[in-house]
Order: sequence, then C-alpha cells, then structure tokens
Amino acid sequence: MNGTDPNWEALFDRARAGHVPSTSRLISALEAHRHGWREFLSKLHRSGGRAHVVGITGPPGSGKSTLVNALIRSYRDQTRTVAVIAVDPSSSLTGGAILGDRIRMLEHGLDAGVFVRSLSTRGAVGGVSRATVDAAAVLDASGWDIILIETIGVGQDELDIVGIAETAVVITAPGLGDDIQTIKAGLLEVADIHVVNKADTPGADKAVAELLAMLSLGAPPEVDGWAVPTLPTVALDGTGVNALTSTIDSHRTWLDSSGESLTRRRNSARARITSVAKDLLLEQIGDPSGRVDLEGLVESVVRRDLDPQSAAALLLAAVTPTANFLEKTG
Ligand SMILES: Nc1nc2c(ncn2[C@@H]2O[C@H](COP(=O)(O)OP(=O)(O)OP(=O)(O)O)[C@@H](O)[C@H]2O)c(=O)[nH]1
Ligand SMILES: [Mg+2]
Repeated sequence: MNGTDPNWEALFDRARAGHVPSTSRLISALEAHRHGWREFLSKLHRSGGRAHVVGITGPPGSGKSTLVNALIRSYRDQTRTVAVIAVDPSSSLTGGAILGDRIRMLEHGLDAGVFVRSLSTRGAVGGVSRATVDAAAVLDASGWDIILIETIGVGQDELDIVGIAETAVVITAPGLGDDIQTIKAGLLEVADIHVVNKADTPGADKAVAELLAMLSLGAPPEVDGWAVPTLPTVALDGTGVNALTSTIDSHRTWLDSSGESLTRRRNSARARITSVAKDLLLEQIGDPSGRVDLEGLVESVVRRDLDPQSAAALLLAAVTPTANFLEKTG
C-alpha cells in the first residue's frame, strides 16, 4: 500500500473472490485504522451475517491449536471454507503456539479454502477484541463459511471475544495441573459445547466426570432446549472431531430455530454500538484541536471552582451537540 490510503473497494473485491493476500491486507489496514477504515467497516456490515463464527477457548496447553488444525481438516473434507483468527498466541505459557501456527499454515498453506491469521493483544488500535470483531467482519463479508477464533480466554478482553462467537466451544484436558479448575467460572457459563481433549491420556474419564459434576452444580446444563454437551476428542489423530463439527452445526440449527440467534445478535449489536460510541466520545474528548477546552476544565476542578461531575457534564455538552463523529474521525 506504499503508505498511501488503502484502496478498500479493490481489496474487498479481490478478498470476496478468494484472494487471501487482499484479505490479509484488509485486516491489517483495519487493525491499524488506516484512512477510511470507519467508512469501510460501515459498508462491510451490510454484506455480513452468513458465516458461522465459532470460538475455541481453553487454558494454555489444552490443545486448542491442535484441535483447530483437526477441525480445519474435517471442514475441508466437507468442502467448506475455514478462516482462523488466533488471538495472541504469543502470550502462550507453553511456548509452542507460534510454531504450531506456522505448522498449521504450512500444512494448509496451499489450500485456498483455508485462511489463518494471528492477532496480538499488543499493537491493535483499540484493543484485541475490537481487532477481532473487525477481522471477523472482513472474513464474514468475504464469504468464508466457518470462522474459528482461537483464544485462551483468561482476561475480560478475551471473554468479550468469546462473546463475539455464535457458538462457544470450551476445551479442557486432563493433566493441566488443577485439571478442571483451570477453566474459569466465566468460561463455564459461556460454553455452548464442552470438549475434553487428550482423551487418549490417563485421567480423561476423570476429567469428563469432574466437568459433568461441576456443570451440574453451576450453570444450568440446558438452556431453552439446548443441552450443553460434553464431547471427548483426541485432536492429535482427529478422534471425535467429526462429531464435534456436527455438534457445532446442530448448535447453529438450534440458534436459528429457537430465536436465540436473534437474541444473541441483538446483545452483540447493543454491546458494539455502545462500545463504539464510547470510543468516539473518547476520541473527541482527547482531540487537541477540538472544541473542548479540557485543560481549562482541569484547572477549574483543581482550583475547586468546579467539581469533576459538572466538568464531565460540560465536556459532554461541548462534544455532542455539533459533533459529526463519522466525518471527523474517518
Ligand atoms: N496426547 C495428546 N496430546 C495432545 C492432544 N492435543 C494436543 N496435544 C498436545 O498438547 C500440547 C499443546 O497443544 P496445543 O494445541 O499447542 O495447545 P493450545 O491450547 O493451543 O496451547 P496454547 O496456544 O499454548 O494455549 C502439544 O504438545 C500437543 O501435541 C491430544 O488429543 N492428545
Ligand atoms: Mg494455541
């Protein structure tokens, strides 16, 4: 792009035709907030809503990357296209993830039906959850059938990412120290499907039993007709992976037929609108050339001529009535 503005339309046309480098460039340009990103995102929204977005979440070393690899194979056998967003693999405690991504890319690298992209929590303007939503929007609008988002799911930002997925698959495995306890309570609640990976290793039966016991104590295992299943897999050799893809499909069918899909889309639209609105306000407030005399308000509050609550109200009043956020920040 030679430092000039990205040609969003041309890139998008090529991305939709399946040109992977253009898809990569669009994701990078959005991540870096290159000129015109906001208008492009607005347009993308109209072309989206077809892909099945699936979150793959679990503690470090549970086998997420290996399972993603096996899922890719299963989906490709069904001639469906798969795009993967691996969130912050560099934060891995096991250290093997980046290598895993490389291997995955090598293995599927010549297959035009597979796209793999890593996003780091460092470097994404506005945070990794925003970068992930934007990347998923590009992939969805470009016509990918399945979008897998791999994340460790530890921090709040990552729980937000799980919320982006229509189907949340939570993985655990025996032998991860505290075993089942390594799944955070928050993750248990968001799981649509539980996977106990490494079913070939000792302790797998115990891990499944513990998980079932924990599920019967915590979140209700059945929500409006969807009984959250627990599936054993061996990601290394693909055992149980076809059963997993068909369970993921069943979940999508249930989402659509129960009306839960609409509820989730509403919730995510609501969260997205308010989060973007907050970003827009913060940009306006921080704009040094703006109408807002933030430093003047600061001095008044320090002198106690004004209290912070009133100053904040004055700030918002100065920002909102005349602001054209879309024009200003494009
Ligand atoms: N025995 C056995 N080992 C597995 C299985 N799946 C993955 N592993 C191994 O477990 C280790 C971790 O697998 P990864 O796929 O990198 O796990 P991850 O959850 O992506 O790990 P991070 O990205 O570091 O959080 C690797 O050595 C894998 O070979 C399995 O089904 N059985
Ligand atoms: Mg990994």
